[in-house]
Amino acid sequence: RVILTVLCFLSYYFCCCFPAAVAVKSAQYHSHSHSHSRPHSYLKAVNVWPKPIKLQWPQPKVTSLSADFTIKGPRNHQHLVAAMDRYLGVIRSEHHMPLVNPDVTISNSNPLEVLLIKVDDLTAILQHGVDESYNLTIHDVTSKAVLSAKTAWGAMRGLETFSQLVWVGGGREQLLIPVGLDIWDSPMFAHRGLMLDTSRNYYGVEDILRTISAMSWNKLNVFHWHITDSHSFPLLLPSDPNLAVRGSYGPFMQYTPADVVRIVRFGLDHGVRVIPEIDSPAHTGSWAGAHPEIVTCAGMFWWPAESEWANRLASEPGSGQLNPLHPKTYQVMKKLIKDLVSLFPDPFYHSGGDEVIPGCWTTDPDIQTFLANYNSTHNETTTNGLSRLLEIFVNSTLPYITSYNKTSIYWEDVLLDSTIRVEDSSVLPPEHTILQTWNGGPLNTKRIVSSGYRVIVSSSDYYYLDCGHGSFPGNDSQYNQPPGTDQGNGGSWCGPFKTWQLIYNYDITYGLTEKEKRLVLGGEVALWSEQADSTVLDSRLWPRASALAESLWSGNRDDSGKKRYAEATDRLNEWRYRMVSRGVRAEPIQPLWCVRNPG
Ligand code: CP6
Repeated sequence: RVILTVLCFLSYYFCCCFPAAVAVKSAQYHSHSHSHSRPHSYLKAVNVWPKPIKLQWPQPKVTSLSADFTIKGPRNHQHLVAAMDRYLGVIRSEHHMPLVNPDVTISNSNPLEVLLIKVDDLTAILQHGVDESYNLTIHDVTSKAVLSAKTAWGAMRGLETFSQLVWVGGGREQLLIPVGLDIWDSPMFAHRGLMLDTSRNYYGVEDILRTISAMSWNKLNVFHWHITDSHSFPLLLPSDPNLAVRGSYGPFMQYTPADVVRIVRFGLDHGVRVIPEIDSPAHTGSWAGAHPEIVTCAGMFWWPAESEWANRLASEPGSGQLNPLHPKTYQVMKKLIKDLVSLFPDPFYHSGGDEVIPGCWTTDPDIQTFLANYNSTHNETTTNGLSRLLEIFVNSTLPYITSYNKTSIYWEDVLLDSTIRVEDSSVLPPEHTILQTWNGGPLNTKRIVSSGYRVIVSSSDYYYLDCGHGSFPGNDSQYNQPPGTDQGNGGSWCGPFKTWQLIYNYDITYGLTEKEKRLVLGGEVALWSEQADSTVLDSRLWPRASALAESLWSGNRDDSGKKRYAEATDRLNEWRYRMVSRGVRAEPIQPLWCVRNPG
């Protein structure tokens, strides 16, 4: 009993506060300032998340923000103007009070009057690889801060950094900001994303907008919108409204074209690209209301046999797959893609392509005939025929996408799924497509880039935010109930819970050559929504998506090459607190007690 009590106490202590204790020392040692002996709280005054690449602040001096502080910059870029006006509002109204009050001296310099923004090229459009670098200087000689950037999008990143440097102190009424500070900043990875599934459960437009705001605070720049799936088709398409009318959860759970325009525009105002995904050919059961003739196995309850219960691939309502042999499949796809590209301006388009289930296609008589013919003429296994079917689908739909000058992203399955793909079948898809990896960790990334494809990393072992909240309990026989007695969550087993530290520490280019590393565009955290909706959205996403944001922006290592997650704990705690004060209900990573007892 005594031993247990001691263990309990130790585990509570270490679980919550050990990383914080380490952080005090490592933060001092590895900070970019010249001194190694500054007090812990000094660093809190420059708590910017994600941490800038380079920050110099040799003296812990701060000044106040003038009562009529303003932001000046180009007024001929509508999205930059929106950002400048928004940040002025945030800076004036936020009144963020840090958990640990910074121990700094207020300099005698003038209050800061102006943030002046200079942009080299206002014509650069928001797209993959756009220059997001910026340089921020706040010097007390001029009472002017200067933010210079190559593009409007870089200026937005700098505005965010500036807003995080402001806090309320002194007489509790005064806004303070560091002076004598220089920041040079730019991202390590161009693609820093968050995927949200709005099919399994519906999210209101406001949820999506709030998520995009929080993404921009974290310098995440891609909202990957997994709009449709087997469970519901919530997107109202002008040329095929029946898909949503018959496939959504109801008239109030649809995204209208006007909603999409609003979301895309909101994204531009925040420097966040919106990439739509209409998953196909699998995960299309919800299309069957409008087009029953092109969807195989729709409406069939897709529970595997009891003996295969532990090995099931995807248990969900009649998963449904588009029939690659049906001509109408391509009429529907062609119209759909046309609508999508006119609604979403981003040059990337996500085509899905994940989790094709052989047994769903083989319920169709035409496909059975095709496979029988294929087998008799090719002297190969059925898998080759299935592989051929997937190729037919991709090769028939990809040209619609590329004809609009769009780059297509597919889930890695189109290359790597061993139940569908075989080694000796012709290479699929073309090398100009981008593959998004989700099964397992570094090994699949390696497979993809060594085949010459560009990759986006969403490893389910690290980046799946839905995992571990009562998902299917895997092989635990206690829970292996036959169909009809227990419907689980309608999703897949994917525990355990992914902590922010696990996400932060993952090296997405692990084991790659220099040449292969250049094919890694970045990563995305993913929230599948079998067990999520607006009631838990913020706490599932934040602050764990912040961990991804920093590791893709400036990395997860300090200047000496050591992992810096322990140092990051205190900063993330502060950052999470600021996100909460900005209106996002991010979950706590520590008890408040740790803030008062850092070591
Ligand atoms: N839905 C779709 C899903 C998943 C995928 N695609 C998924 C698979 C395994 C886990 C979690 C989610 N629910 N359309 C895989 C890309 Cl563990």
